[in-house]
Amino acid sequence: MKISKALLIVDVQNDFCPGGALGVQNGDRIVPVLNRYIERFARAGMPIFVTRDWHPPMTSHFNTAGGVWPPHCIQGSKGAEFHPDLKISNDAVVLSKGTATDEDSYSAFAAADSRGAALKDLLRQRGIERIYVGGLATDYCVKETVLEGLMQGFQVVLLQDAICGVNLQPEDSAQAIDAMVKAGVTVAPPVDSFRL
Ligand code: VGL
Repeated sequence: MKISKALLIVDVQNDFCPGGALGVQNGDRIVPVLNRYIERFARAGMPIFVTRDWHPPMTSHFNTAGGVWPPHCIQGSKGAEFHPDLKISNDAVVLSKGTATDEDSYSAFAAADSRGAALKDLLRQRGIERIYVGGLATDYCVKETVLEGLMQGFQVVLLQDAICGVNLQPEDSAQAIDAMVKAGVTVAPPVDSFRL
């Protein structure tokens, strides 16, 4: 039997793109690549899940309240919107994370849809066995998502040409990819030779 697959796009929001509150250098360059993956999955009739960081104005995740990061992706703000060129289809499932005042919620598995359903349950309900992960940022939310997906028993494929890292330290993204590979992620070939 053919295995059920889903695309999972992590946090491709204005604040994580150049000019945003926590802009990832070249973060917007993955958008056209992600659009090609979106098209492939849509054409194959496979579900697409899209997460967003969706923080309250005050949270311990921010450096204004003891955390590490400058305020970003505040609920309802322009910075929290998805990158305007990302072609999210109407039937994609949008999940929000980091909505409480006391959580980092790096992993997409901490996200829930508008009715409060968790990603893991939505995937299981649809019989999804393998997830393909792209988005921002390689060294935080993508990494945590991949590691938790593997831990939850999903097969996880990393879309290496559709991720980009914060790199507080220059090696952070490379180290994150190493950690994901050690944990069992499969690294997909570039989108031109990608096969579903
Ligand atoms: C992220 C840093 C802080 C991410 C979120 O989406 O990778 N990084 N919050």
